[in-house]
Amino acid sequence: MVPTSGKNLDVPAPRHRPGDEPEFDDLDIPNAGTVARPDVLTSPKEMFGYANTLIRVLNMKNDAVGEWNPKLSPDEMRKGLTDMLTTRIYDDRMQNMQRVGKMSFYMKSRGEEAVAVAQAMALDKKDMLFPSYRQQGLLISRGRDLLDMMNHCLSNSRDNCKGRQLPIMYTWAEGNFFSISGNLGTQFCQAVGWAVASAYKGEDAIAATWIGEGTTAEADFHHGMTFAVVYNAPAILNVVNNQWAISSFQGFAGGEKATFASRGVGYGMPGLRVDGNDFLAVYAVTKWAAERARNGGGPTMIELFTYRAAGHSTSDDPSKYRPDDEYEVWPLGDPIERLKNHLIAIGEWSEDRHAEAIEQITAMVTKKYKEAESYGTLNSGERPEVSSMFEDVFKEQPDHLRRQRQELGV
Ligand SMILES: Cc1ncc(C[n+]2csc(CCOP(=O)(O)OP(=O)(O)O)c2C)c(N)n1
Repeated sequence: MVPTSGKNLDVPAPRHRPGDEPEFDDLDIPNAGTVARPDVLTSPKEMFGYANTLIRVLNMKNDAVGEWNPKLSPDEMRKGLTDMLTTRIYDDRMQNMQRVGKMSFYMKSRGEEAVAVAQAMALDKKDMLFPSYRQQGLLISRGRDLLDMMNHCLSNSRDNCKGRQLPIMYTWAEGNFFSISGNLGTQFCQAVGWAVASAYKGEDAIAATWIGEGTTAEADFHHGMTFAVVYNAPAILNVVNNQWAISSFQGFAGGEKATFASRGVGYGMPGLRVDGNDFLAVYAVTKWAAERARNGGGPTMIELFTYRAAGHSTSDDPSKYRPDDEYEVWPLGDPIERLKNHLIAIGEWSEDRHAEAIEQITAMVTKKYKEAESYGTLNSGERPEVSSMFEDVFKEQPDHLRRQRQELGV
């Protein structure tokens, strides 16, 4: 119906507010294994349906089922599990350290660990990553030393960003991990540009980028999508739909009107919607999109349907806008628990091994943290040299900066 007056104004409202008893009974969740896996070069026109379903592999009995089952080896799944655990334990430690004033800010990825870890594993090391601030699992899966990550977060004398970036805005050129930007959405266009350049040079590497569903309301999302299809860029455009931006829910970015994956369809690329808490499904869908891009099929948009279990950042208090226990009733469960239970079900893991892994990772994180602290924290110890603020920006230092540096005597 065409609205005729203000009475049809629709101001979206989240399903629960603090004090409500959360439930997701009417969420449309297809059974695992029910969605077919198309050929990687299928025309986007034949793939409309994939934007309105949910690709799932792990069922509620902990079996891996259906055509999307990537059939990973037990060793590969154990790597996925331990990388997710490492991400969670690292996050907890860093959040605690922020709370006691050792660093200024932190953002956790609790509940979303499968997104970054499974996607990193499904990509090649040569592929370039353009993440948002909530994919620290990419670094962990690609083997970045936690000590370097901590040094950055503490803005200490060994911070490779030399204290110039907000903690968690990592950069790691050696690992093909593009510097994170605080301006939401810029990475979408940068990834597409990088992918076009890779194709232009005849190279095999592709680009992958991540934004939250809230950020799809930013213009950069649309610019990136447009140029990705126009130039058939070898890129994977991920939208992590974790239900919440900061205090606004996904409806404010249009998620109640159409799925985020269906934005891909509108632009002329496949839009795949996947259970973001299902490690195996996330891996399989990413592999599909990477193979498509590498074989000249162009970009794919992936909506990772998940839930942000933690606060938006250390500056946020989610109890002000949603029930505290909403995550506990999230129908797609917890990504770590689900992969763990699958590995146990096939006889390749146990509760004891799991407890032992947690103990070992916690000890490793503590040891690394102690070392990082010895290089300084926000409020004590060594800092980057003051003179470093004049370095790395200009090839030749302009006069006014030279004068300022002289005044400071550094
Ligand atoms: C251009 C821009 N606008 C607003 C902000 C402030 N801001 C930072 S994070 C955020 C919420 C983003 O939500 P979403 O994209 O869903 O990602 P999530 O944090 O849920 O992973 C906002 C509004 C910003 N950093 N940049």
